[in-house]
Amino acid sequence: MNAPDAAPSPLAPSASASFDFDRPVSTVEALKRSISNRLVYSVGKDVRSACARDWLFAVFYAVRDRIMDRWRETHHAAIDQDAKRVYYLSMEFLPGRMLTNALAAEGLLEDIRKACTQLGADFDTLVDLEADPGLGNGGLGRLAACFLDSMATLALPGMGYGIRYEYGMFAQRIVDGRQVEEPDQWLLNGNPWEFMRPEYSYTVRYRGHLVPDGQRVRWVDTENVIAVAYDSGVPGYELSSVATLRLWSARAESALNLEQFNRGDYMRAVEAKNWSENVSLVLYPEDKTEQGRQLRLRQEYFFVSASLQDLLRRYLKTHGSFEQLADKVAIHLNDTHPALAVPELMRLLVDEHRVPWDEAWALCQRIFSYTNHTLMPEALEVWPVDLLGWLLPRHLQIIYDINARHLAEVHARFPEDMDLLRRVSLIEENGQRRVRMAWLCALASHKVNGVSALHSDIMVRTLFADFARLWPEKFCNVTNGITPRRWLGQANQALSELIDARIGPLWRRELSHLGQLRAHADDDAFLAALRLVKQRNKRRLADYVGRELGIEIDPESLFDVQVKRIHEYKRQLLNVLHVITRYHAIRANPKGNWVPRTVIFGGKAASAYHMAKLIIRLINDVARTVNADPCVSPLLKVVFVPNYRVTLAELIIPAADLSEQISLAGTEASGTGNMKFALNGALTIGTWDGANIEIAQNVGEEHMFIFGNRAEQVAELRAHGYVPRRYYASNYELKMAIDRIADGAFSPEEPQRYQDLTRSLLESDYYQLLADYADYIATQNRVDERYRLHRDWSRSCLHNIAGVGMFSSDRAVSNYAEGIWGVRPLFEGGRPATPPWSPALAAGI
Ligand code: 26V
Repeated sequence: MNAPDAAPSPLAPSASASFDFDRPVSTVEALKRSISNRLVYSVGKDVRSACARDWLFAVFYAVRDRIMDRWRETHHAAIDQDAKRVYYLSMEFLPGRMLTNALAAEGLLEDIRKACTQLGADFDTLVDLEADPGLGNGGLGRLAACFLDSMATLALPGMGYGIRYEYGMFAQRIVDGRQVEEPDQWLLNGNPWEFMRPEYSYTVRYRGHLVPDGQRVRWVDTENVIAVAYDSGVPGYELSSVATLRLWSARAESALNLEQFNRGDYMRAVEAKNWSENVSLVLYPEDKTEQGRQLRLRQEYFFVSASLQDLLRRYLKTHGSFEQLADKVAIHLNDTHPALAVPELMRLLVDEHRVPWDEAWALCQRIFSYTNHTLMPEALEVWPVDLLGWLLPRHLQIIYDINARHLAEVHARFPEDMDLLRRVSLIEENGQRRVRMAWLCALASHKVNGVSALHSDIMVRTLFADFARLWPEKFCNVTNGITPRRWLGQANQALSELIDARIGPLWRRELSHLGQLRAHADDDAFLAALRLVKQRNKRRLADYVGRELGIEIDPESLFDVQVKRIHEYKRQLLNVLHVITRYHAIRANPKGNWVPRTVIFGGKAASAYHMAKLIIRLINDVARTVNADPCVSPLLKVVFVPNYRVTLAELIIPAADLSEQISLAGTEASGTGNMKFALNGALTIGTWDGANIEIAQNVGEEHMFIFGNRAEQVAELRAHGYVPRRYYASNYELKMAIDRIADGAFSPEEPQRYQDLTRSLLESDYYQLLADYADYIATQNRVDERYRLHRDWSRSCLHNIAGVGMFSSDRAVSNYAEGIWGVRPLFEGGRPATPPWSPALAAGI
């Protein structure tokens, strides 16, 4: 009988009777054998009984087997070298599907396809069965996943820590034009990629009482939840190394409250168990500012406490004291969500390990670093002192102690400035007392970074102005990046092959190599090939839209795409105003020389975000009207693609001609979709905001369509009384567009439907859509003109691809590793020979 395929090597001999030992085994044969073995021994089926899910799991196990050796080597290298490690703490990870990604990393994509075919399974069907883990809201979670991919590829010793939500981001359906949310049951069929590690379980404590005990405090009578580790391997390109994503799942301390159970109160006994396990049940949508706050705070502490206990345990296995802690451990805070790591590390060191306070605090300030991802006031975390003191009394006490020392220090430096103390205090005192989590992170960290040049600049001039005056050396910029493996190699295989044929495959490790493509900017054959690739990707998307939505779209038309979370500051509504304007213009002149367009939207609205949901409904109402108009629809189509997520991004982005990045200047911290589109040869229509600016500087402004007010003008308008009605009254097309929305032209069955939207536009227009409308429309017309000139358009495509080399997450992660974390690769050759990254971060701004 065959043994389970535990340690597969492509050349491992099989115990099968029919095997010919003299013949070298091809990779395809070896894969077939491991898949068959895994089907029988791990899935418990055989070829005769296997359903598609069984095949998927068998393939998954065979693929997973092939990262295990490198995973162990990575782990052992870190221990043997006593390497400094970085722990990336993030409430959100959006890794996307794992299977093709792992296969590409292993270099087995083509062989597995053949192996599946020969076994009678269709690989593409299997790929489509895999769940897409939606453990995040958007950009921040996807960035964390790209960073893990880069850490693995660069062989940096590091680990991601997060929460294994049982329900991730909700699934979005559109019913009668409206968003309907459904639970995302991504674990329903099991997760073949993860390993449960019950031996790594930690008690996370809440509430209780404090008992002073000399220098420390004993925390007693707590309510406890158990955090259980689940590990997934993140394979780097060509298996440079394999990083670990460790996610925590909550378990009740005991299955049932036996006392209650014995009293016959069965329901209450079970309720307690549910309450504990609720902690990791569901991902919080990003607008939940008021409701359900308590559970969110429990979540934040839950994963932070488990992660810190885990990393201290690992450190203490090979170190006898805490002296070297800051030389061996870096902890990165992905936004303020893991801010409780600061008082928790202090508590663990001071209360549990009896480290003196000052030593513990000095360690913290060397260990922590923090990334700010938004300046929007409503998104900055503040926790009521009452809630924090009720749930985590010791942590509140520690925060007060940190604050007292901090304020004393500031007072000593600036004794005359009393208002400064109020401003930099960790406690906000207006009405309800609240803890400012961003202040806590900035105080405890040795580096604080923003995510694009503009954002970092605004950050130190506004939000952190006082802190930047106190410690200018702390603040720096690390512009975001994306992994070229997933966002070009995997999502756009046709373009990847075309690029490979010209400049070789090394761009996968060293994205700045794409710059070599500029040498082909006048090569007509190459430009034609680029067009052909785009055409294929557009057809692939058109097929999906036809199949799933029943809308026929023309792959020859210009694909104008805006996919991202629906939010007023991202200004999807400005895009809709353009669509309506164009609709009116075509109706007025149907015989005009129009460039046919398909305007594609996708994105989720937070379930309680009324305006965002109205915008989705308006897009669908406009789509219904426009698409049904026989005189317009050959020239203009509108599509809202439901349930936008990583998997759909991989389909949509490679098919885009035009990338809409139209946020109000100064509001989008970076954006990362903007980079993905440019990498796939879309031209950007965008404002001077976030990373758009740096993209323009690298690609060339002449290959993009930049419009609208800049951040200073936005601030100026806001300061001097912005009056949206002025724009409305003086622009006939704009007035028409808004009036038609307001009078129900797109919602005849309910003419008042968009009253809230139009009123908000005319009365406040906080995101200044009207101020940018005219320039946006004019710029959209320039887009048409350029698109008509096939060759010019293709040249600009090429310049976009060639110019985005610096937006690789490898460059971003190298910046962090060298300038912030102080970690080095475990293996030689884990990074490219000629570093493209800046040698050090800009020291202070
Ligand atoms: C934004 C808002 C807006 C107001 C309502 C409540 C709320 C809550 C959360 C957020 C965003 C949180 C942080 C975030 O996801 N920022 C995004 O991070 C990306 C990665 O750095 C960056 O590319 C995006 O520009 C930034 O919005």
